[in-house]
Amino acid sequence: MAERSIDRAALFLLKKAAREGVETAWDRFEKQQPQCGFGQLGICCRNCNMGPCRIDPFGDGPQEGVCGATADTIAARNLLRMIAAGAAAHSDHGRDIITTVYAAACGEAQGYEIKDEEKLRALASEYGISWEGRSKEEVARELARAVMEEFGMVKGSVQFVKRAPEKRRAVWEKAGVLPRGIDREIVESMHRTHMGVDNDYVNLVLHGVRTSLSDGWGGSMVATEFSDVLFGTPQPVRGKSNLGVLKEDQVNIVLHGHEPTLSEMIALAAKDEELLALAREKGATGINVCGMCCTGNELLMRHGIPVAGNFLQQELAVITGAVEAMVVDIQCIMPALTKVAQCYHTKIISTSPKARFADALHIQFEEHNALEIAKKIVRVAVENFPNRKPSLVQIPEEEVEYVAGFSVEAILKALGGSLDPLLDAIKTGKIKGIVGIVGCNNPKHTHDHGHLNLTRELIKNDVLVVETGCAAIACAKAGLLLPEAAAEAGPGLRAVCESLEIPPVLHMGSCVDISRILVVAAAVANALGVDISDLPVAGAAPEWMSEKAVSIGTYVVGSGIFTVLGTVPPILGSKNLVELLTKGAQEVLGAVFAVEEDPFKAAILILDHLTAKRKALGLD
Ligand code: SF4
Ligand code: MSK
Repeated sequence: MAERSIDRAALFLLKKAAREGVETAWDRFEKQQPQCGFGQLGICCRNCNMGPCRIDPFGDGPQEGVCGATADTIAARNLLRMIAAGAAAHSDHGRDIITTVYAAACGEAQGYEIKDEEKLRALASEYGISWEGRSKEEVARELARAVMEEFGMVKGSVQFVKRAPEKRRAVWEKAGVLPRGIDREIVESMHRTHMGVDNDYVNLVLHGVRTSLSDGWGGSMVATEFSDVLFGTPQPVRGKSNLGVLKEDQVNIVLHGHEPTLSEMIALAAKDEELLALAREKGATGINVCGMCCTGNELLMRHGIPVAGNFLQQELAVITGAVEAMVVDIQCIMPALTKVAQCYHTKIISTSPKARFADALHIQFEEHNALEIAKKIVRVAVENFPNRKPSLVQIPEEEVEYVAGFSVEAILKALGGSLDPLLDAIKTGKIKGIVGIVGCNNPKHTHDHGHLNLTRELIKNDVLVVETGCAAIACAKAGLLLPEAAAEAGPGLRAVCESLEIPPVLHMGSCVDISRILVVAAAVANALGVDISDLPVAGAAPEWMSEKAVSIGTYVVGSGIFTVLGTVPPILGSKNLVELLTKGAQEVLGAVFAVEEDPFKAAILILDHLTAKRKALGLD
């Protein structure tokens, strides 16, 4: 059991699950062993009905599919499809946010308003939209329409690529990967990977870079920026993390998924006096709303709402026996949840027309009466409180404080309004570099082991770490998101953190908020007059599992940032593809991928990279 997680709350509940005969992702992972070798190597193809085909990795059997596709073509096509799916997930999230902004500006989205007018102004001016003599709603409508058009193919390239340094844009233009419309790149990925279209692995990968850039500098950035417009730009806020945030005497509602549109309304509805009175009537002392995965990140960044855990803890939350409702929208929601919930009293409530689950209660979310729907969902949870089986309730003690909310604006504020203190710290070597650690959990690795050990090794070596997604939640649970954690940092980073009163690990938000990291990298590069690829920065995804992570890794490398993956991507069946991604990309993009499963060795790779970049900039 110990090798499944390093989180004591997780281990406590895994034992409970075993006692109660409840299967989790770890059990199902074991049952899947050995996993398909062709799949792991990326050399099986079922893109047409002459197949499925597979390439013999040992060279004795077939080296081509029925159509003649080689291992290079098949592995590159599969990779491109992963990127396209990840980019589609993020970008469709962005589309939903911009649709809500438009509806709110038209007065057709109950409970929503333009919360951050300053950001709306900044974005309007970026898009060349005049504010003169117009209401914020009029401006928001025009801006939202302009952004909606970027999902198609109206313009030359997506607007936010202009935020990248000129040198980076020149790299993209030369490589032919400047992202055009967001949807266009995704559709073209599907076209190219259809049987008998693009068979050149280099050409396929280049389009993968272009598609991923339409995510990082397009769909994801739209999701981030316009979530800020609608719900407010995050500022540092304190909260609590891990499964100990569930309350034995309260109605517990866990919000899981990705979009903040519904969760913001549920957080509001849980404060409704009538529903609080109903909760008391049912024997509870209150209504406790917690987050999970990236919905959790969105809520904690803006409101300090407790976060119950990261990806591999979703089933464990139900296994506490103390969750009245788990409300889900889109992405990273295990289909197994409804089966686990049947062992307890928990209601799994699906809300998105795009994501239905067998045996879940479906209460569809509509933005025009969002608050009413949110209240309906909270009522279902409250009414479920008496159905709890007290003998099955066991909530772990672990509950750790965090400070989150480090948007770009919040970082600038902490720095006193200018990047100079950060640049000085980098130049003097107090901070050796900045590393973004992001991504999921994966039962292939001990839960949270990669995130925590890589983070600790880096801060110990004076590297400022910025995080999002499940990586950030892992560090929240370990207390690394507190200013006091500076005690674990090297002397230079520690001094900087103490003088600015910031943690050595900055929580920058949900998965789409990796776009905030791109904005910081671009701002630092612009301030130094160099390309992002010249900076002492790196990226890492120690426990990634999702296709979104593949898109993220690709746009991070595409943006010129060396990136270390902690789980092996399914490409090893094509030596040429591996060579291209780990070596050849350097010449074209100024950055490459590395794969290292051991977080301590990954730290060494990253530190060596930072040292080399510092040297090249004359900073050593
Ligand atoms: Fe086989 Fe080619 Fe069809 Fe893929 S596209 S299934 S390799 S015949
Ligand atoms: S939620 S994509 S498991 S980070 Fe964004 Fe976590 Fe990965 Fe989902």
